[in-house]
Amino acid sequence: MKQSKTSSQTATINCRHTKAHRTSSNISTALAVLMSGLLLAGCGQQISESQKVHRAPTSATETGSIVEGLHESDVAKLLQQDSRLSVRVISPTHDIYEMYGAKTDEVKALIQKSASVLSANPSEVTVESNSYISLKDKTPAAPPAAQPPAAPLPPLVQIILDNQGVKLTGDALNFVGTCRLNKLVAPDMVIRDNQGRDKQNDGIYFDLGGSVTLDSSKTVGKGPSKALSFLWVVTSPDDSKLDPQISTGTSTTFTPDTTGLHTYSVVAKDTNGFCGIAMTPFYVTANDKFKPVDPLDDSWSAKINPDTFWHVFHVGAQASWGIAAGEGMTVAIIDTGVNYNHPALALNIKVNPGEIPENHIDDDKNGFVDDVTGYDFGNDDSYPFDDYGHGSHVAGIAASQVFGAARKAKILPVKFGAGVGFDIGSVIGAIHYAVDNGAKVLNMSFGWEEDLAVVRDAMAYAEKHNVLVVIAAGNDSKPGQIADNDVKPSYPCNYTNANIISVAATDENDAPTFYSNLGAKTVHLAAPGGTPDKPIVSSYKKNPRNALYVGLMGTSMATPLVVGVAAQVWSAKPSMTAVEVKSLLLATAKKSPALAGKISSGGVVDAAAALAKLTGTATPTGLQ
Ligand SMILES: [Ca+2]
Ligand SMILES: [Ca+2]
Ligand SMILES: [Ca+2]
Repeated sequence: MKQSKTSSQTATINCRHTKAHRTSSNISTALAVLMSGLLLAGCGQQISESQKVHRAPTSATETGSIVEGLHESDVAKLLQQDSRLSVRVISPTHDIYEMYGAKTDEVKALIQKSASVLSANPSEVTVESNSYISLKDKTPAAPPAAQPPAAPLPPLVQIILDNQGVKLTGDALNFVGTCRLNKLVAPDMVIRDNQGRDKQNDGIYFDLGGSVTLDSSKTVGKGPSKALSFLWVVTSPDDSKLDPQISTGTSTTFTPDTTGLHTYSVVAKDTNGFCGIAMTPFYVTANDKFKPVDPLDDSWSAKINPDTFWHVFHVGAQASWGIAAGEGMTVAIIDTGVNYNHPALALNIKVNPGEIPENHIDDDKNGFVDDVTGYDFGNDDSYPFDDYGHGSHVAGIAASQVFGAARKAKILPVKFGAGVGFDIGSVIGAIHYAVDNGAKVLNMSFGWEEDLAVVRDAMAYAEKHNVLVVIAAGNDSKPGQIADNDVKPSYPCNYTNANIISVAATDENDAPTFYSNLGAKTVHLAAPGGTPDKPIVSSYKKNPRNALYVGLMGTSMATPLVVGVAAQVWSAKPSMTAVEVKSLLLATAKKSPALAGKISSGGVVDAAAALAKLTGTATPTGLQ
C-alpha cells in the first residue's frame, strides 16, 4: 500500500540519526554531528519491525506514552525487557517515540529500572501520556435558531438522528422505534470487522477503494429470548454521494466513495423487543500521488471575486501582492493533511529537491523515507493527503496561488493525525519535522487544555530556530459567554515563547466572532475567521461531488490568514527575525474598538499597513 520499508532500510535510516540523540556533553554532540556519516557501522540494537506500530491513535482509548530523549537502541532494550510493549517511531531524528502496552508510570519505572543498560540518563528522558484531540468537537457551529418543540422520537431513533443525521422511516423506523430499553436484558453488543487496525489498536481505518465488513454475530442476547435480529445504518461525510446504507442481517458490507469520518450503528433486538445499540466512527484515508501543475497567468490575482474571498481583501493582502506575495517563504500546515492536487494549491506545494520519490530510500537522510511533499505523521507515510478537508482549507487561506494571502509562498504539508482528530505525539513530531525542513512559519489551527512538557520542548525548538508559530486561540466562546485564555489557558497558544502569535477570529466589522476565545494578555492578534452568514471560503479535500471550495468558520481560519500575511510581509525583508515579524504585525494591526482590552494588540492583522511601515521611510518600532 503506502509503506514498504524493509527492516534493513529502517535500520539504516535510524542509525544515520544517532547524531541527534541527546547527550550531556556539548563536545561529544559536536563530534557526533561531525562524525554522523561514520556512525553507521557502530550503531546499536534496533527495534524489530514486529514491535513497531505505523499508525497514530484514532481515539483516546488507543493512546500510549510519549517517550522523548531515548535512543533507538535504548528503546529496543526496553522492548526486550517487557514483551507487552510495542512502539511507534514518531521522530527518528529527535528520539521521539510512543510506547504502547504499559501505563505511563510503568514506562517511567521501566526506564529507571533499566538505567544501567541505557545510554541515556533517565533524568533527561521525558515520559508523558499521549492524548487524542477530536477536531469535530472543536469546530464552531452556528447558534441554534429557536424552533417549536418537536414531538419526541423513540430514544434509539433520536440517537441515530443526532449522531448520524438519519431520520429513519418505514421498516427501519418500525424496527428501531419499537425497541424496549432495559440495561439488564439489553443484548451485549460485539462487533467484529475485517479491517482492524494494526497491532493492539482497535479502530477501523482503511484506504479508499477498500470496503469493510461488519459482523455482529457474536452479540449475545441477555433477555428471556436470546434470538436476535439486527438493523445497520452506515453514514458518510457530507461530500459523499452515497445515501445512508440501511440493512438487516448479522453482517453488512460497506464500500465508501470518499475519505474521512464515517459512522456505523447497529441495533440488536431480541424477540421480546429488548434492544442494544453500538455506534462507532470509522475512518477512510487515501494516499494520492502528487501531480505538479503549471502556474496560472499572473493576471488572475486581479480577478478573484472580492465577495467570495473577502477575507484576503479585508486584511490588505490582495492590495499588497504587487509589493510582496510570500516569494521564497515556506509555511508548514500542521493539520489533517493537504489536498496537494487541488488546482488552487498544487503549484504552491513545497517539493523536497533532495528526495527521490517512491524508491523506499531516505535520499536526503532527514530521517523520513520518500518525503517529497511533506510527511504524514498519522499514518507514518510520505503522502500527507487530506482525509478530512480542514488542512486543505487552512492551506488555501495561507498560500493558495489564486487567493492565498501569501500567494507565492510554498506550503509544506505535515499531517498530524488520523481522521477527524490528532494526537500530541504526532503534533510534536510534525513541529520538529517542519522546523528541520525549511518552514519559516508554522500554522497550528488546533489546541487543547493541558500544559505538556513534550510540547513545550517542541515550541522551544521552533523558537531557537527562528521560526514564527501562529496558533489558533480556540473556539470555546458561546454567545454571551467569552472563553478567556487569560483565565483558563489553552495550549499551545498560551505558551509565552516570543515567536508565538495567538490568533482570535473577527467578523467583517472587526468585532470578535461569537465563538472566538479572547485574552487581553495571552491572545495577540485578530483576523477574519468567518461567521455563519459570511464564512471564509477556501480549498477543500478531494471528494466525489467535486466541491472545490467550501465556506468554514473558526479561529482555525483566522490563523492561516495571519500565517499568510506574515509570510507575505517577511518575504519583503527576509533578514527580519521571527520576533521582529511578530512585533511588526502587532504594531501595525488595524485597531478596532470592539477588540480594545480583549486582545493585546487590540487590532486585526493588516498586510498593507505592515508593508507600508516596512518599506516606507519610517523605521518600524523594534526593527533595524
Ligand atoms: Ca527524506
Ligand atoms: Ca526516496
Ligand atoms: Ca497518508
